[in-house]
Formats: sequence, C-alpha cells, structure tokens
Amino acid sequence: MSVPIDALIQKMPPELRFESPVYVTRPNLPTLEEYASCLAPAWERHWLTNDGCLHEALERQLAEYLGTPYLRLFCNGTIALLTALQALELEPGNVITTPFSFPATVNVLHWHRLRPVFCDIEPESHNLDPAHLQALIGPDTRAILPVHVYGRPCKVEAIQDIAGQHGLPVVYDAAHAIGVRYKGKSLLCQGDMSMVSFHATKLFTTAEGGALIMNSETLYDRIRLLKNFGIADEDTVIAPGINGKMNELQAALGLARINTVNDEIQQRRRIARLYHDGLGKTPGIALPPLHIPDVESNFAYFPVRVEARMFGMDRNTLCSILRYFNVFARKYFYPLCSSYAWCRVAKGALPVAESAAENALCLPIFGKLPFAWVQQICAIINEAGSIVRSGCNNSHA
Ligand code: T4K
Repeated sequence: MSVPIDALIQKMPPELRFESPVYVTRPNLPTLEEYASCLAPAWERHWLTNDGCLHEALERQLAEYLGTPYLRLFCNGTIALLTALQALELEPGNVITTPFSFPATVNVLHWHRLRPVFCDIEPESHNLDPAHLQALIGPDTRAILPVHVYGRPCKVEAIQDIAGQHGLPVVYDAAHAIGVRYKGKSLLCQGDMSMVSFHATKLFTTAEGGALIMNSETLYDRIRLLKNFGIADEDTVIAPGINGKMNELQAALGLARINTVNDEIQQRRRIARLYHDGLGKTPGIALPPLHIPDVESNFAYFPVRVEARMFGMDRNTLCSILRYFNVFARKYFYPLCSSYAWCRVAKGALPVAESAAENALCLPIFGKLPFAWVQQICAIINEAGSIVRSGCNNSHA
C-alpha cells in the first residue's frame, strides 16, 4: 500500500511535531547523588567486581523481590543465556525456539553449535505456539527455548507438559519479564531456568546486566562456577566457564532502583490506559490487552498491530511518519531471527510470525513519559490515519 508520505505530512498540523526525540523507552534512573550514595561502599572498600558487597546485596534483594531462593546476577542477559545452556551440557542437536525475538535468543544457540528449529507463534500473545511445538519435537531435540515476548507469559503449563513428556529441559528467555506475575508468582520461576535482562532499555536496569533464575540448588551451584571461569578455588578449575560477572558499578545502579520497580510498572499501566483512551477506537490499530487472565503485567512494551487495509497505511509508513514527528517507535521484532543468513529458513514457513514481524510497532512507553506526550502521539496516529482514509493520496497539496 503506497501512501505519499510528504503530501500526507503537509496536511498534518505542524504543532504535533515534538521538538526533541521521544524514544521507545528511557531508563528509570536515580539522581546522581542517589547513585553515588549506593556506590559509596564499593569505593570505600576499593572493591569493584568479583562478588562485591553491592553484588551480594542486589542478588539478595532481587531474589526476595521475585520470591526465589536461586538467582545469580550476570554482566548482561545474553551471557546469562549462554551460560544457562552451558550448564545443561546438551549433546549436539536441535533446540526449539521462536523466530519472533531479539538476535540474542538464537545467536546463543549458534555459539553452542546447537541448531535452532523455529516454532511458529500464536497471533495474540506473539509467543511460541504449543501445538506447533509438539509437532516439531524429534529425536534430535535437546531443549526448548521459549521467549515471553514483551513480558507476556507463554503458555507455560502446555510447554511444561510437552517438555515433561519428552524429558526436555526448558530455558525461558524472559529478558522482558521483570515484575510479571503469573498465578500469583513471578513468571521468572517457570522452567528449569529463566534469563532476565537489566539492559538500559528495560524497566529495571543496571545499564548492562541480567540474571538467571533456576529451579534447583544443583543448577544454582553450577551457574556460580560457570559465570566465574569455572574456578572452584585458587588451585582448582573444574568447568569450562566464562566471565559473566556483574560488577559493583552495575549493582549500585540496581540497588538505587530496586525499590521503584513496582511504581514504574504502575506508571506504565497508566500510560497503557491512556493509549487505550486515545487509540481504542482507531480503525486498523489493534492494541495489546490491558488485562490478561491470571497475569500481572509489567507493561514493558506497548506493541500495536497495524492492519494496513483498515488503517489506510502499513506499519512501515506509519513508523516513518512518526519519525518525522520525532517519535521513535520501534519495529520489535523485525527482522525475524529465522531470516538471518545463518538460520536459513525459507520465507512462508512461519506465517504467523512473518505477519507479526510485518505489522508490529512498539510505541513509546516508560514511567516518566508525560501523559500529554502520549496524547500527542495518539493524535499524530489518528490524524495521519484519518487523512489517508479520507483520500489524501489522491491530493497533491
Ligand atoms: N532476549 C531478548 C528477547 C531481548 O529482547 C534481549 C535484549 C536479549 C535477549 C538480550 O539481553 P541483553 O544481553 O541486552 O541484556 C535494545 C537492547 O539493546 C536490548 O537489550 C533489548 N533486548 C532490545 C529489545 O532493545 P536496540 O538495538 O533496540 O537498542 P537501542 O540502542 O536502539 O535502544 C532503544 C532505545 O532506547 C533508543 O532509541 C533510546 C533508548 N535508550 C537506549 C539506551 C541504550 C536510552 O534512552 N538510553 C540508553 O542508554 O536493542
């Protein structure tokens, strides 16, 4: 569907343009003074990494917040996921995962020489489809790696049933899922292990960072070794580990914000409601649900689906128009992981994921996003849609 963007923009009220960029997210930062006071104990001790006191405090506080005894901090989410797979000591073979994710999910498999087998997703949740998952399991399947995309829970019971029937481990990429609760418990307690990311773009951040949550003491002990080169003590190295340690500067940032996670989520919920007020009746813009049964959401993302025929223009055109107005919405997750050269999946094999990747657009959402800005973003979308539907593409204003 081709829309003359320049002509359309000329018809739109210029005052809708933001003076400075509005990004898809912004980190929830403390003041510099708050950060410095959290960092001070490390400075006083001249202790910067390797199990410092801030690392220890953050690990404990996060484990309490999530309600799990088994949590290990990491320098970032990708290394955490890489380490989780290392801990499972999988034989060569396949891992079933989703194509609708960030490159990290599939690239860690490549680093372990495990072959990704892509499972299509469900149209509503954008998560791995259990019926397709069941059909994909074969003699070479070694594990299942689902993603709670945008923090929305996968069908965890169905996945666990399938994994149980075939004796397969489940490692969740829960990069987006801090603060999400499912049936009253943290979603991060599902599966054998879950990885959560604390990157600057996440609602709880340590700049770079992440954690693994695991379901057994055995894995908890093994992960501790693996994230520190496999060193057991000064004289003994007992496993092929890596440097996955979170440092004290990262941990201090986490400590400065850990108590604000729930407030950040509350504020995002208000913003999501405002988007529903502003876009709920817009033809061709499908909104994420405000409430999912059994789930306390974290509103980590606000993904809309652009139905080109009804809205009047496709996702890419809307994204370009928003950019002109200084709104940096993002096409998470395009391109699909299955389309990367090293995955070699033919187009058409994963129809639901392909459609999602063509139509999904994440609008800005973060705790400090002013309500008036949300209304302005909705006005840009509504104005553009109604101009194009009333036939601007025939005019040459
Ligand atoms: N699995 C999944 C499903 C993931 O989504 C991710 C990461 C991972 C695994 C890996 O976890 P980590 O190893 O990263 O812990 C961003 C993040 O870099 C990435 O962490 C995240 N997913 C992904 C969804 O988003 P980009 O390429 O979109 O980042 P970037 O730099 O374009 O940032 C997006 C916007 O955020 C910017 O336009 C402005 C804002 N921003 C960004 C940064 C870095 C800030 O306001 N401040 C900042 O410091 O990937």
